[in-house]
Amino acid sequence: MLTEQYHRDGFYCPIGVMSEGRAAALRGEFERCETFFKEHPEYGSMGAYPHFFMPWLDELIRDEALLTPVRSLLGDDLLVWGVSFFIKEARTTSYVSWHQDLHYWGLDDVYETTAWIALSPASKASGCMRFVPGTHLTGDREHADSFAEGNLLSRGQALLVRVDESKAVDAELEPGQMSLHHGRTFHASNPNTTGERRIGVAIRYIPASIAQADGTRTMASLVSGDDRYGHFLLAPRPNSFAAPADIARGREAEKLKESILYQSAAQRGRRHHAAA
Ligand SMILES: O=C(O)CCC(=O)C(=O)O
Repeated sequence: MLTEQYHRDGFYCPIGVMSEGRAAALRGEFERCETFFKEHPEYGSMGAYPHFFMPWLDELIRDEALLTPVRSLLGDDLLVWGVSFFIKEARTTSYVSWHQDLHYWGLDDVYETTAWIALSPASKASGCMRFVPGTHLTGDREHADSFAEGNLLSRGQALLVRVDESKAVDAELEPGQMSLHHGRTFHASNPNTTGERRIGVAIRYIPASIAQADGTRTMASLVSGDDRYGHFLLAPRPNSFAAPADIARGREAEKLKESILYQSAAQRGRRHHAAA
């Protein structure tokens, strides 16, 4: 059911992965981390590979409730390529433009899935993700960088093709539920019109067989099975919160990845498939 629907539509949701109580506890952990980084600007950004230095997040990316459905799509040997928080404050104009994740990531194959976990309600009103079914099968499409104000994407990247929004499906999630989406599925999200923050954690899973197309070994976390390929530098697990060496590793990893994200489109992917 999950695999069939995912391969047909390019996404699947909702999947319950934890109780509401645990989601509230993780939200608490997240908000404590936010406060810590606000109060300690000398520690830098909490956005650079946060799972390298937040033990609760390192545990979440390895949680069996997440891994079991991901294994059914990508196999047993899994790496986490990246983790991002997507926060929309209450009653704000932040949004995400229509895009395909894989367009910019410089990976040499399309077998990637994002697990997006809601730590607060992700409803139509709070700006949940929206997906256009079947678009993961339409290949790698042209995008342009807009750097538009309010766009949560790093460079405001947006698809240049017309997106038929009448076909878009709202991926509404309760706290503790997740969606899975393919990196080529057209997706976007609208502003949060509610009085509560919308907090999501996006975890990017890849099979260990995938590599950066230009051969760069960026950093990743082995979360299931074995890595028989060595395409990535494997990061150690954090022992404590915000250990300076772990934060420095995250910053180093971010620098390596940025050099790839900003490469020209012409240098991307050796073996992108038209369909996944
Ligand atoms: O959180 C959002 O609204 C968008 C997230 C997204 O684009 C992604 O996880 O790929």
